[in-house]
Amino acid sequence: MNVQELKHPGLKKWVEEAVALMSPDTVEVCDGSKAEYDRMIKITVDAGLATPLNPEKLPGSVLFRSDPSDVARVENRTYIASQREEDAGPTNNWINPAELKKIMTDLYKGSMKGRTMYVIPFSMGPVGSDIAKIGVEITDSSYVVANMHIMTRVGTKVLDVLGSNGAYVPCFHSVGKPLGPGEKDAGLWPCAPLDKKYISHFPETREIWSYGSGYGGNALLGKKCLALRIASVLARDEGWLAEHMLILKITNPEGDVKYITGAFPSACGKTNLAMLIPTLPGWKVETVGDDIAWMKFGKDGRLYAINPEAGFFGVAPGTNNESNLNAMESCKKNSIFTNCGLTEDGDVWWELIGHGAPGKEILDWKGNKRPAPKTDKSPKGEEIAHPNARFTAPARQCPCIAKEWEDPAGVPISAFLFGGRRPKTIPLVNQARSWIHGVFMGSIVGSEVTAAVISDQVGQVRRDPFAMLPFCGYHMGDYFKHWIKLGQSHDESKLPKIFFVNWFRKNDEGKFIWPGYGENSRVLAWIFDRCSGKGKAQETPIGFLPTLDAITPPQGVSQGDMQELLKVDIEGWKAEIADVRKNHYPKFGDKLPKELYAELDAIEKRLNA
Ligand code: O2Y
Ligand code: MN
Repeated sequence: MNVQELKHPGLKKWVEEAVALMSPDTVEVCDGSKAEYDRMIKITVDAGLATPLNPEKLPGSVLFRSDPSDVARVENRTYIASQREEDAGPTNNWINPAELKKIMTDLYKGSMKGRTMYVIPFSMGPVGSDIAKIGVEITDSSYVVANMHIMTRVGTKVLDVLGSNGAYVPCFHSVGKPLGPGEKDAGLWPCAPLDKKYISHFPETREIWSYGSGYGGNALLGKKCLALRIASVLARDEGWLAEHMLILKITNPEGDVKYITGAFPSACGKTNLAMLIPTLPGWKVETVGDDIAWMKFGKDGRLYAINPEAGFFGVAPGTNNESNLNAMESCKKNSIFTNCGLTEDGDVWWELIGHGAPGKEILDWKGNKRPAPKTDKSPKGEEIAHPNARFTAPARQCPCIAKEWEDPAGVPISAFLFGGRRPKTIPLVNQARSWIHGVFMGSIVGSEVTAAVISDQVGQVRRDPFAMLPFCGYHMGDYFKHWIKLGQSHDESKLPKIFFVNWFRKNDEGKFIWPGYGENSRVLAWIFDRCSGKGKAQETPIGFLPTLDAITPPQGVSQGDMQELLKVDIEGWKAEIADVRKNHYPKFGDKLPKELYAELDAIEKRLNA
């Protein structure tokens, strides 16, 4: 379709203005067809940006290598440009919106010369669902178009729902690398230098402007930019929740079903939990989503969640048949790999894939020839795959995708989980005493920094409230208030119960006490039972903990270990509370709701009783 055929006058005008500003050679409106996807892949292969993989191993799949300066989300170049700085809050980068638009307009001038401008109409959520939202991304990257085909619902069907006056979130994206006459990418991933990259959000006007990066969350604007940063603002204004949460379906041996969402900071195994294979006989876990949940109240007073995405943008290193068989199966075909190793037989390879690489040599993520590794480990800094290497895979290919994953009405949520990587103090599982206590738990989520993230902070706890710190499009103090208000304005008995889980407790020798992965089903089963008014628990100063006989320990976990996992570490908790009071809550100034200080005081009082 060409721009003249667009039936939405506002959209047509916006695209025409973008064309005038960015000066592409040609413009295409994406139809979302398989032929279009195949053409995008061919364009990237012809430009030397993608390598087709062995069709006998990974049919319909390709590998990309990005520029070494463009390998992950760039938080220090991500902006919330609200009119008032205090509305962005202390945890977001802020620039005055007019100033930022001036800087970026100058960058966008002629930025698409020599390239095609693609106009991608996309739906976050099943097309036409009451909970879904429409976005339109303008981009000059065929890599982005192909990824958006997998991660969202793209094309003419979205324009049909939009009609001639529907609402959409306009999203600009340019890699920031115009081409001169006759110039080609010639195998070089196009992007701009770091100090020219901008990932900008304008919350009042619901706009996204991204420049200079072609990678992941910086460029696939439906994901973190729309579905979290802009949607969190919409959710606050419209009375719903846009959360950084997985959604799973769990069925007990009697065939009863519940749906649970969970928020975890990165590197806590969120995708693994969403696709868990239970070790507990008779239980079944299926996936609705692995990263984002949009939740609205139904007429019955319950919260209903949809997964706004249509694919997984999963971290490859560490994913293997043991840690996540379902993810491995999901990316066996029709997938896009970015920054993985390439074996001699045309397969992808990454650290902790579960085996060495065949043959004599392998190409690393920078395209350098290296000796084929005999094991699946590499020294830090010498990895074959980049630590943030990714697979983009259609969710429908996941063997454990729940049949209702695309239900436009969403699924009713029984429990929220919060968690982090906490080697000490935080028990295996702890149920909040009330909604406000649960909000308190969410507000203090923290995770131990692992070597993969920031090496000079290894071992320290980094607080990441609700796992939303990089993704909340407004002041986090107001975000806490929004959660509290939802609880106060709805029947608490119908709201999800709230739990804090910790799969990462270590003993004094630094060894994990709990095996995690499929064994986490034992904890999910207790949570399931608690949501049915069953499941044995004891009231403690920090919440409801399972009694010692409530969770059958997995093999290798002794009764002593279970005691350690389920005890209240009074001194540890006093230190936790003191840290929250001294270092965490003051960050939010007078926007920190008084109800959360009251919870802090109440827990402290119970710990001292
Ligand atoms: O580095 C990126 O661009 C990807 S970040 C990401 C991707 C999938 C799911 N979650 C995340 C995240 O950072 O939370
Ligand atoms: Mn995420």
